[in-house]
Amino acid sequence: MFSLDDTIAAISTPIGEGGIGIVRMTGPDAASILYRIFRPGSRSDEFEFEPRRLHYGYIIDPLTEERIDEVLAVVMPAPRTYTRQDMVEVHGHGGIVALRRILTLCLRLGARLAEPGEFTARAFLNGRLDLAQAEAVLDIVRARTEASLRAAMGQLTGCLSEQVRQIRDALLPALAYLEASIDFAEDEIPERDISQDLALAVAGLSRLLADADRGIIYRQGVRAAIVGRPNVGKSSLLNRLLRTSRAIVTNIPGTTRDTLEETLNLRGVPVVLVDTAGIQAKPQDPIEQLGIERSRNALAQADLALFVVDASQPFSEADRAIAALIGKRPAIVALNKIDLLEPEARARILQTPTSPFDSFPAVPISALTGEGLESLEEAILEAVFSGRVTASETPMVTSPRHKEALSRALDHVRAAQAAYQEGVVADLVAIDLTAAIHALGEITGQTASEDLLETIFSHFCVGK
Ligand SMILES: Nc1nc2c(ncn2[C@@H]2O[C@H](COP(=O)(O)OP(=O)(O)O)[C@@H](O)[C@H]2O)c(=O)[nH]1
Ligand SMILES: [Mg+2]
Repeated sequence: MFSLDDTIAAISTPIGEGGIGIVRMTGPDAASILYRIFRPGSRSDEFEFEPRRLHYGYIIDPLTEERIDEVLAVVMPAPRTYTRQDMVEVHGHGGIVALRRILTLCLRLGARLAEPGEFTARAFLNGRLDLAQAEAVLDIVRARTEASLRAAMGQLTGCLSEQVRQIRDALLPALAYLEASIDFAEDEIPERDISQDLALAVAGLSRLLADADRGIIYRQGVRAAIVGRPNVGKSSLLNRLLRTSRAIVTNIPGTTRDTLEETLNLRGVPVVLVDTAGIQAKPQDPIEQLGIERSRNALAQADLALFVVDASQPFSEADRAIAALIGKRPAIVALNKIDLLEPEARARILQTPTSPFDSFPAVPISALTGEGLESLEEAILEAVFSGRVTASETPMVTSPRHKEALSRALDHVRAAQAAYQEGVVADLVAIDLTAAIHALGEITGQTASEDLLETIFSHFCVGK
């Protein structure tokens, strides 16, 4: 899979125009390759790279002495580096041609183009990061809200790994005892009650899992499809929630033809809002028909439906058809345009927002004036966390992979617990404990298979 003894290079900044761009190299030849293509800016004969210090100069093609770019370059000697190997960075001007030429020079002089995530994979394989920490690196790059960033940073600094290690540490002595009692006669080893160890592990695993769904939401976000009849104010609501005029709003029914996505930061939860074309039984033209098809797809892929109805009009057959389309998925009815109601009717609906569809909670709003928007946001959060009030603490578990491994570990420890209490032979209890310890090792990487590692790192970008 990943080799460690060659030198890899990549452009580590996004492709495009930027103030600066960085080419990174790591491996045994990283420094010597840099020495051959770098010329110091100041004309001094006894120039030498100082470790971890930026030097000003030029990257040149050693064959032609042509100056490729004006740069700052740094050599970081092993082992105190990201990959635990020699590491080199060349900070050039952020232009695609200059960066490519610097990279090409490195490759010509013996480096190999890095695979996606290969720098971080080396950091993992050389013990600089465990697997959960390596995954957190990607989560930091991808974080869309401060809450997602905080959760990822917690994981990078090892909070999750530490908890997992503590649980493992409770299980290892229990397993050692069981194995000893298989191999030795009863009077040869001191008696030990492992139920305490097992109970500790169950408590620790349950605690981590309790908050996992919330953590996964912070990391992945949720998709909310805004659906409803034409002209009820779906696009206006999107704009209101985003506090921009992202979608076109007109009083002509059927204005929105295509679905449109924007991410809203709802108190730390990334909510991808999907504005859709109004759904009606008899589309005016084929384009609208296609738009409606997309609306149905958006609804099918959404975690939550924001069902907009016009509260100033009687509910129609079309509204009911949309409710049927939403079916059993989580939904909130936005009773829009309450600014158009008579003061009395408005007061009534604000006092007791009766939902036209029993299964969905309703929130009276006006996308025009902004009234009721906070209650709607509140309702969205409540639906996202399915009623569980959001604790302020940052969750530890944010990845479905970790949640799955933890639940597997919990199942095995519970099985071991039951077997142990029933006095089942030690061999069988040990099998479950071994499986639990193995599952925990998949999180930190001690027992992760090559396939798993390859899958995880392939999601990284090149240069990370
Ligand atoms: N009075 C009032 N008009 C609204 C409100 N929300 C939307 N509208 C108007 O209704 C029309 C249709 O709005 P639009 O957002 O395009 O509806 P969509 O077809 O569901 O996306 C526009 O003229 C909006 O200005 C509201 O809360 N109150
Ligand atoms: Mg629209």
